[in-house]
Amino acid sequence: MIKKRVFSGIQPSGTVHIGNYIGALRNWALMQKDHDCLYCIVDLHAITVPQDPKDLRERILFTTATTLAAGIDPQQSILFVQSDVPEHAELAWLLNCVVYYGELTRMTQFKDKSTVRGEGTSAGLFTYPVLMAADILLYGAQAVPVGDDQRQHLELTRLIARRLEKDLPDWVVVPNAFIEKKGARVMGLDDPMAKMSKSAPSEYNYISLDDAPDLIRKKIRKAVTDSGTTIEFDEEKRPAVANLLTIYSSLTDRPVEEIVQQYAGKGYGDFKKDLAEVVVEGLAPIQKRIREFVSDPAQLQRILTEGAEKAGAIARPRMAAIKKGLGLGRP
Ligand code: AQP
Repeated sequence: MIKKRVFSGIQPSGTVHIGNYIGALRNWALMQKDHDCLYCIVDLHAITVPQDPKDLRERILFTTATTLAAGIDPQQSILFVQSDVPEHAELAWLLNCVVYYGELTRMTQFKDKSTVRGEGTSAGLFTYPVLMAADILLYGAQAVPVGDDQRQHLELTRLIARRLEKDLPDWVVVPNAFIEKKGARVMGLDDPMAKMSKSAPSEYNYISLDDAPDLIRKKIRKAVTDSGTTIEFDEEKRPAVANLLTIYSSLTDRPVEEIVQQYAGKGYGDFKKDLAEVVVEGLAPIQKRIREFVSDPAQLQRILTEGAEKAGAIARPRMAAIKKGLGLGRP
């Protein structure tokens, strides 16, 4: 049986938080058994906003360690760094010539992020979704496990794929987003109206996978709640409590309704105290594995070198084929 191909990426641009874990990494790990998976540390995406070079290099290794600790098995999946396979950037240029300017102006993530830097926003941030389309189409991936924030970018990838399909029917695979219903948009602990984000102004917005237990407890204690006092799941009227319930449910694999029942008649104090322990205990094995991987940088380098070789072996012939298909190069 031919396994479906999966591609997804994570930026080494900051901390990896429980939103990344619940919304994406956990599904990456679950999909490994039945799929042919490529998972990528997308450093070319990270430089769409300014990065300190030394810091970025360290983050690449730390994000690799975190990804492995979250359950990615390099024997089953290909784990690699994006810039190690130059075909990503090369294909992105070709796709830049396929996508329309107007289509990119409609990307809400660009609109949100460019408000911070205004005129000083990089052109790379504008074409970020095109690089993402290149990542996916380069490998002919059929499924892309992502959080809900990437839904629009995935739609654009599909649109680019369909546009190319007319001339290159044998090359193009139109990918599908794989977005879980629960946990696809974990919200900020200090602002339940916006997604949990590593670039949030306050560290009380997120819980990092490597936060110490006491810091996790403090962050959950300080998490905003709603004006009510009961533990109920209502995303519209009680978004903050709904978000905390989603985290609880995702990390324990228990249905939300069961957790709501457990806290009937109890207040936020009891609920938050237990949630903090759920997060601390849920992250403990991952934190232990992060420490183990970080302590062996040679092993991380080996995994990434092998990953780049395997990914390159798929990327190179596909790149040659699309160039030929588009009439590029010497006849
Ligand atoms: N809050 C979230 N809930 C669920 N999934 C999320 N993802 C990100 N935030 C949430 C998913 O995590 C994967 C990797 O994301 P990324 O490395 O591309 O980072 P990001 O989306 O840029 O993450 P941040 O934290 O939101 O960073 P900034 O602040 O730079 O924008 C993706 O599949 C993503 O959907």
